[in-house]
Amino acid sequence: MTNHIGDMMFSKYIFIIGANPAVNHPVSMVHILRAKEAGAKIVVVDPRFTKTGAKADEYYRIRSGTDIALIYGMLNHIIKNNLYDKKFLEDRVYGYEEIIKEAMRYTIEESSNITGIPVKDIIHIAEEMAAAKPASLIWNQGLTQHTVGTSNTRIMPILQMFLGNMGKNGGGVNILRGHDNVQGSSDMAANPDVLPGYYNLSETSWRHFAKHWYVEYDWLVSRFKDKKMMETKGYAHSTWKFGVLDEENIQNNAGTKLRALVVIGSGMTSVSLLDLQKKAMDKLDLVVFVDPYVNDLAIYSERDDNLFLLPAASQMESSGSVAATNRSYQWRSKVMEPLFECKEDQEVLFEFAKRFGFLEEFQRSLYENAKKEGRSEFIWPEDATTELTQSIRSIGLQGMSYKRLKAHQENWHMFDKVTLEGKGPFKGEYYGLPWPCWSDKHPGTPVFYNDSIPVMRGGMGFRVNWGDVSPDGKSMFSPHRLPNASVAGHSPVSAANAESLGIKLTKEEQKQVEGTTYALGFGNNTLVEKALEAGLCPYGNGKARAVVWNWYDKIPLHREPIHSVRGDLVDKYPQFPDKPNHYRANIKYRSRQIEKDWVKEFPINLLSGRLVAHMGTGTETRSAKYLAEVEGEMFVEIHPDKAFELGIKDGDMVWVYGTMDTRALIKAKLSYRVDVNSVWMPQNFSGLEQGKNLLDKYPQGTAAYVIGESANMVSSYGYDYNTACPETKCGLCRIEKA
Ligand SMILES: Nc1nc2c(c(=O)[nH]1)N[C@H]1C(S)=C(S)[C@@H](COP(=O)(O)OP(=O)(O)OC[C@H]3O[C@@H](n4cnc5c(=O)[nH]c(N)nc54)[C@H](O)[C@@H]3O)O[C@H]1N2
Ligand SMILES: Nc1nc2c(c(=O)[nH]1)N[C@H]1C(S)=C(S)[C@@H](COP(=O)(O)OP(=O)(O)OC[C@H]3O[C@@H](n4cnc5c(=O)[nH]c(N)nc54)[C@H](O)[C@@H]3O)O[C@H]1N2
Ligand SMILES: [Mo]
Repeated sequence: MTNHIGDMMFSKYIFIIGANPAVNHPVSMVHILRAKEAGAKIVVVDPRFTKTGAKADEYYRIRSGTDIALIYGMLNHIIKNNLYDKKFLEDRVYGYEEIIKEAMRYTIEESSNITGIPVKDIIHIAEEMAAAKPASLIWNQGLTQHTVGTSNTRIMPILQMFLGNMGKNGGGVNILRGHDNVQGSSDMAANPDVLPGYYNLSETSWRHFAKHWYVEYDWLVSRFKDKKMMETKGYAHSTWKFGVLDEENIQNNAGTKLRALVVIGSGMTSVSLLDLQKKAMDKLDLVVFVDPYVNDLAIYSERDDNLFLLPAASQMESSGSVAATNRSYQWRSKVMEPLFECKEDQEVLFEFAKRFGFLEEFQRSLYENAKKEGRSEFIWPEDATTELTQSIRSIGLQGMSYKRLKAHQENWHMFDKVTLEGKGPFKGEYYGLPWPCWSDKHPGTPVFYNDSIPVMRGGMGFRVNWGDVSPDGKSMFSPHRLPNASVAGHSPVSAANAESLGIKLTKEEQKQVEGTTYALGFGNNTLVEKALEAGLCPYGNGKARAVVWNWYDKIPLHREPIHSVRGDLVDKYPQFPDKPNHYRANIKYRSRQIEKDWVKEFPINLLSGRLVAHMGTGTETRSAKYLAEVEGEMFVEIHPDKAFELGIKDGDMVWVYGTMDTRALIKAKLSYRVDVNSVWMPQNFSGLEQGKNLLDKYPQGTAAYVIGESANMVSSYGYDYNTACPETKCGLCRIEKA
């Protein structure tokens, strides 16, 4: 999220595309509605008429998986009518000319043909959004769960840059994140392709963390098969099953078949191709679930040995720092001690480390951080917080500390809800120190890329992350000088370039920082503090890049979903080529798309999303009596005309057939929320497997109050080309009365 939720109050126009905050982010929705009361126009683009759509000023139905084509259509009109911010592009964006070229290929008629949104509506949205100063853009999973998910997340900031809406209050691209700490878990490297703080997997990064963890780099190497595997992306949440089921994938995992699975904090039935996941689980030597509830996937297992359910403490029984959707960190206090024999997650990991024989190394940094405060025993999670804030300098967490975070949490009333600014002792700070927070004097950064305020007030340009010069020889630096800065655009700060950037270091300071960069410091923050004194943002002041020269799609391109309802468009807008070794699995794209005429056999577009009463797989909420009562049954929304055509009445049980030879038994709910060619189902149920009731699989006394088929038993094959996020926001199915 570039801005924050309170900041919506400054928006004149809020464009919500692929998110349903009325259901999934009710607190954010309050801010959006307040902005509406203050005069902002709310516009929703969604394949389904959602509760958010119902609250909006304007709602437009889009065919799922076609958002890129919509934006190019809008840009076509915006560019032709000169409604864009030329100066912003010239100064701050590399490669925007390529976007203009691509947009010229999308006449509004073509955009309308692909998306299903009428021509006059595309023109209307484009004109009104371009006229609103500023406009905010919100998205969430409606954009990411596609093969082109990453391209979706690139075209939206590109649109905002054409409109000059980046780096401004009330503007930006605002992604409403999922679980309460999903931002924190990605900052902490829940992803298999990075180290904490998005450091890459290179030797330099590993050496950086070896220092902060107080272990030898060679010892870290010895934990892997070899150095090459240490620097190779791991399996993703979505791809591990192929490392069990598919001989041909095993070569990507150093020739080793996966043998064990430890699940800690995922419901797992949330991943597409549930049937394959079940089969993979049952082929492993060992399966362990660490969860306060009986994990949903465990119920699907047919194994009778070596499956363990370890009781985890819940969030009420643990404490620590969590990151909110806007990059603010918050301290969370323990409400009660863990009940019965359950353990906090870190205790479970410590027990594992003990048995694996590396507990001492695992905990060493905790003891070292305790020592710095004159203690001989570490305190959890305070000393772990010190480890992560001191090591994660790439995105600027080093200005945070458990003391600062606790002080903010204990003084909520001292912060403004719209601007996040503190009062009294917190004057000048922003609530939760949204990163980057570069030093213990830095206030945090509430709005990204605002280069009109000094860096010590949260100002910054775009990050210089891909070199100083593009492959075609253009400077990647911004011509803008931040207020009080010693220079205009510049590279990331390092000991080597400090002097040339006007950063003054004494001889002693030079010795302290020798060989380091802003991201690789250890033991002191001198280089960064001196850069701040010179008015410079440590990670450089550069241009955004609209052209990602090292990616397959250098600019975002519309590609028809693998399983598209518009079979007539799949050759004009074909999928990516198949991708070998994608998070260690060989993933199909185009070959799957043309394997057969999918839409003939499976004529209906399959959408999925969420219910307000349930969370994720629903493991927790379906075990809560009153929530189970509010939403007690899995259902599939079908348009009445389609239902009539299929001979289905409201409340009938139907079979939904997926494209992977699976089916699900679900109650039909007739609804005009979906269009005639689409059905929608919530992702919040599990416990019924292709018609088979699994209630007797729960250990005695642990069953959820309500169970139902999982949407992922029938969701289609398909993965984002960069992240391997499953394509669960479109796909095909066939429906028959049961
Ligand atoms: N009550 C509740 N709240 C939750 C959750 C929950 O399970 N229950 N889950 C949390 C989590 S983990 C997350 S990630 C968030 C998710 O929050 P959202 O992303 O808001 O959730 P969804 O309902 O999955 O999808 C949003 C919308 O995207 C639309 N959509 C589908 N395909 C497309 C498309 O191709 N284009 C466009 N423009 N729209 C499309 C869907 O119709 C849906 O209305 O919610 C969080 N909040
Ligand atoms: N078809 C379809 N599939 C989807 C989506 C969709 O829109 N459509 N959305 C996707 C998205 S965005 C997401 S985020 C996923 C959500 O999928 P998951 O993250 O898999 O869903 P949750 O049910 O939230 O899973 C959390 C699990 O952690 C457990 N848990 C809770 N607290 C703790 C704790 O403190 N410690 C431990 N160890 N465990 C704990 C819970 O009991 C639960 O079993 O679903 C994805 N799948
Ligand atoms: Mo999510």
